[in-house]
Amino acid sequence: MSDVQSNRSGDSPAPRGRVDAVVVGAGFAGLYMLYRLRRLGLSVRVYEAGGGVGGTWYWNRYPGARCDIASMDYSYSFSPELQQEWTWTERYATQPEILRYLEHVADRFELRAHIQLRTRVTAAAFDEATDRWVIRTDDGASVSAGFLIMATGCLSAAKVPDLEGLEAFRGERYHTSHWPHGGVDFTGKRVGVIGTGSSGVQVIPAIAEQAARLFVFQRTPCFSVPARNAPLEAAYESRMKANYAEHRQRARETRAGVIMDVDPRSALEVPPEERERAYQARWEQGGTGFLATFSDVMRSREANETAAEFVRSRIRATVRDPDVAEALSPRGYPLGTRRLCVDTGYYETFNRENVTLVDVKASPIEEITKAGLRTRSAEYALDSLVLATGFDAMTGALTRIELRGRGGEPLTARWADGPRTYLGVAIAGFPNLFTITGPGSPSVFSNAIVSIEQHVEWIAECIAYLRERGFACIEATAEAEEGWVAHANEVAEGTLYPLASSWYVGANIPGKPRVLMPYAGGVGAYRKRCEAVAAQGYEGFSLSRAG
Ligand code: N01
Repeated sequence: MSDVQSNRSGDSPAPRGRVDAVVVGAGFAGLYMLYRLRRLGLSVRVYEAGGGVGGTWYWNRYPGARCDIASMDYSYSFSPELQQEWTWTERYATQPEILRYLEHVADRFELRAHIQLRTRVTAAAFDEATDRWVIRTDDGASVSAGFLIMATGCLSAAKVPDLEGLEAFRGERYHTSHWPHGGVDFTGKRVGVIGTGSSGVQVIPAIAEQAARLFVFQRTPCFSVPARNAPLEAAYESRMKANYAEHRQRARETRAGVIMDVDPRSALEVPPEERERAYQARWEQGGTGFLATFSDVMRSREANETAAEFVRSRIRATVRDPDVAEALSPRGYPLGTRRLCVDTGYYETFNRENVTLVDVKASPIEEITKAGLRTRSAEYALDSLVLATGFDAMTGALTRIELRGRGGEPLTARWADGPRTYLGVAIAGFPNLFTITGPGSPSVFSNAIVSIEQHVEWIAECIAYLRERGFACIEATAEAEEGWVAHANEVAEGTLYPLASSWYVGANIPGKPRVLMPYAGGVGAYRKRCEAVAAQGYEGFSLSRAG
């Protein structure tokens, strides 16, 4: 039996099959998982909803989309050949370049034959009689797999806001995370953008350059620092490539999976003029390294306020209209507790004649009309509406699939009060299921590629261990899960993150339990913990042989 189809074949359902492992998703995580499992000799089928590989970088094609982690860090480290061969063109890679890289990876490692595109996994249930998962897809087919690995991404389930009249809008409507492949021409159009997070901050300057009029509907102002993107310097590339292995190793041991030059002093212990100079220097450097200006920016509310005020002073210095500058200035939450944005010309965009900032906190959106958008105080005629409204982060991609563990228990029921995992990689009651960068792991608090590689390698080694010793089943114990959740919550309480209503805590989704979902203990310490668990024969898991 062929365990593989590179595409869906017309309307005929895929044959019922049996594989060693199913991987859901063909982004950075799914591709590498596939590679590792094939190296172990497993039969693997990857299901991917998109029409190509790439995950996040396949879907988020909006103009201006680029990564805010340096290209030479935001890439795989598992293959020394790959990292030597590939050349990035810019400090921060654009979405098309990252997508080209992932397509190259799929070809170079001959992964495509195991990937079934345009196929969404709709449900999966653990069969206790066989210790296997039965996975169902939207083409009506089902497959049985020994292991089920969710490489579904942390930011892949789009959030479409529940706005009155949205469906009635007669113009064109887009969500940044599902951008049309052929691109969109906004020339001469009146465009509205709702949302000013990382996606909004990138798409707004790009649309402003094309559209006749742009209305930015902002509810919560963001903190954004300049990217200072530039072509990649050949000397920097050679230096990095000469020491790549060492550089990657150091990155793995850091808090966030990127090497940052953290000033060990408190922001409060240096004189104000020196502090200002330090923030200015980081501002000039660009990027998220701004958070590392002083060691306590993300730990002390008072220290954080000095960094926050510096950013507000930059907004005032950039935006000519003082009322607009004030409306763009974030207040009421610490800098960095909602994801810090990184931009190219964001604040400058509000000096353009064709751009209007609309404060929808002061005057909320009441309705999307056939012809545009109506707030409590005004009506805006629009040809196009862009939703940069984010994601049901961390859990959405998992809970939108009907996952059932032992006894048919739905994951949605187990997670009714918030996600509970052991190490962010396993769930009690859901044997032989792994979540790559799941809730409870450093995931979105880190360079995603570092965390993905760590999880993939840990999972592959775990599966090899089970197979070598004849175990058919591995399951996190309820006690281990309880202990990890308590530890993760305790670490969270020592940070500033709970002070903000962010997607990190699920606050952007009505009714979602408020829990800090990523693990805030840092990737270096987390990795050690995972390694220790494995070294103790998978402490906190119960392992069993076939019935
Ligand atoms: O989503 P977001 P995103 N009415 O949730 C607003 C990664 N990423 O797609 O906060 C009015 O951050 C919402 O307002 P509020 C990165 O990790 C990375 O921008 O709910 N407004 C907010 O302003 C990032 O953090 C990169 O008050 C509404 C915005 O929509 C994550 O993805 C690029 C609304 C949503 O912001 C998510 O970013 C892009 C409503 N009904 C994304 N509903 C890079 O690497 C929502 N909003 C650079």
